Amino acid sequence: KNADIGLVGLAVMGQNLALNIADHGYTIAVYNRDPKKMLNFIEECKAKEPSHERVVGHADLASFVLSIKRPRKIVLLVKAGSATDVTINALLPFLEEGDIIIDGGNALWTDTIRREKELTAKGIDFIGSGVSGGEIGARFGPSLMPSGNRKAWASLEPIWRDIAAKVDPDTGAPIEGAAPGKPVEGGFACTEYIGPDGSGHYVKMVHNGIEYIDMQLICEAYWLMKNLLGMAADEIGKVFAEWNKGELSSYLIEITADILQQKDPVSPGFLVDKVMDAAGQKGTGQWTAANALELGAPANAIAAAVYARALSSVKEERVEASKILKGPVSKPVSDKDKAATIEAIKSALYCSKICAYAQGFQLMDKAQVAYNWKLNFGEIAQIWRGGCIIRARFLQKITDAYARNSRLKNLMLDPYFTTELNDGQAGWRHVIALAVSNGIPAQGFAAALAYYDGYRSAVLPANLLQAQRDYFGAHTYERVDQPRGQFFHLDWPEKNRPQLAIE
Ligand code: NBP
Repeated sequence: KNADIGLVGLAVMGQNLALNIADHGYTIAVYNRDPKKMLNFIEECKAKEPSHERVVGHADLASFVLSIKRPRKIVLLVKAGSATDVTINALLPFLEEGDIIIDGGNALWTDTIRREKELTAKGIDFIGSGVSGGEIGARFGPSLMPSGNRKAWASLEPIWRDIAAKVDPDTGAPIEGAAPGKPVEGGFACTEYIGPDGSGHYVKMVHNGIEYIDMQLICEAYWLMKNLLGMAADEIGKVFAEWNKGELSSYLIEITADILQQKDPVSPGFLVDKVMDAAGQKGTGQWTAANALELGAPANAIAAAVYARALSSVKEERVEASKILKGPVSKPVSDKDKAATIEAIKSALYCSKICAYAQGFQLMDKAQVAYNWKLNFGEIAQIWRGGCIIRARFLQKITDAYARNSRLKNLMLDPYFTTELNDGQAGWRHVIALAVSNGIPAQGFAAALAYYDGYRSAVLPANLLQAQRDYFGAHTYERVDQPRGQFFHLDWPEKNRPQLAIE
């Protein structure tokens, strides 16, 4: 019994997280359903990993579980969904009261709530922990979003803090330098206890929803530079590299600059031009959009990103439609307007990004009321500053905004973001107008602008909508000249009868 922790699931995430844990001086027992993968992993570790002696493979579950110090901490990194239930059920006969299961997969948060209830009834503590950052994050420092049993969290916390990404506590700048066997010491660890039951996986889900729109907005910026300005991939890549030095600086912008400048290893030209334009998705963006609909949160830009992937995926239909459905005659931007147009695209990207994050945080605000959580948005922004896919200089601005006002209703109302939106909106509107008049889809930019314009409108045409609802369904309406909460109905379309107040 000498392992500090155990891990089940040795695919890309499990292998890398196990090595990260071992690098921090912990002995880790590992198990995989298919033992060949475990044996291969252990062989590879021996060949090239400085911490390999602390990674101990087990081919059977009993010896795996028995090798872990009590209370046992067992991390699951298996395929989300039924595989997680199968794995938990396989472990249960060997576990003892007070042992802790930590699900690091991308579980649906309602599954996490169910699993916590079921396991608590059996005396097993459960933590659902969002893990973000892909394989590199898992290896050298992910952003970790744990929730569930508080006592269990206290037991897991030292390991989670050790393995999490580290950033400068004040600036949010990543502390680089982690290497196999040489983890980063010091700095702010990108993990905090999120709250009860499924809240950690919920926050991870919203993180992924934001990631969807963040990526979509970058794709639209690229597409407009290509189609409005006729720029080649590498030239656009250089623009992104330049943008990465300023307020847009982020992991996604950085990798975009690299991707666009990557030559195709197979034939002349750039790789991006050879990649099929049909996007895949694993479901977390769709979960976010569906939950926003369920809660009535106006996350239209996040939804637009999910729809954009869906539209891209019907490639064959689009090819057929492109021969039939006409667009406008395109009016490419002249060379003299090129620099100004690139600047306007940058504004569109930044303003849309502000709206996307505002939607994500607004959604989490609705969720904490609906599901009885108490989320700390300042801390959530802090732990997204490093390790995760959406890490960005921008996250420090969000951290600062919640430090100024922890009860901020909407990110757009923070003075920094208000100023950025006020300053950037002319370019943003210009770019959307150019996209529309040239027939170039820019649904992310447009959805974000519609959200911005809707949110800043003191009056909307929902007056007519309420009247329509009352007309056909007697759904009643409030009046602008009466206090909120009083409902009226008119007997449409007959003679103008006096209005009746209905409680
Ligand atoms: P996968 O999501 O591809 O899962 C592979 C692992 O699940 C293997 O260990 C496999 O065992 C095991 N597994 C499967 Br598949 N079906 C099983 C079953 N019925 N019973 C027991 N084990 C089963 O691996 P991954 O990409 O490393 O992701 C692991 C988790 O982390 C997932 O929940 C994922 O959503 C999440 N995540 C992934 C990323 C990422 O960037 N990839 C990022 C953040 C979170 P086998 O080897 O025997 O088939």
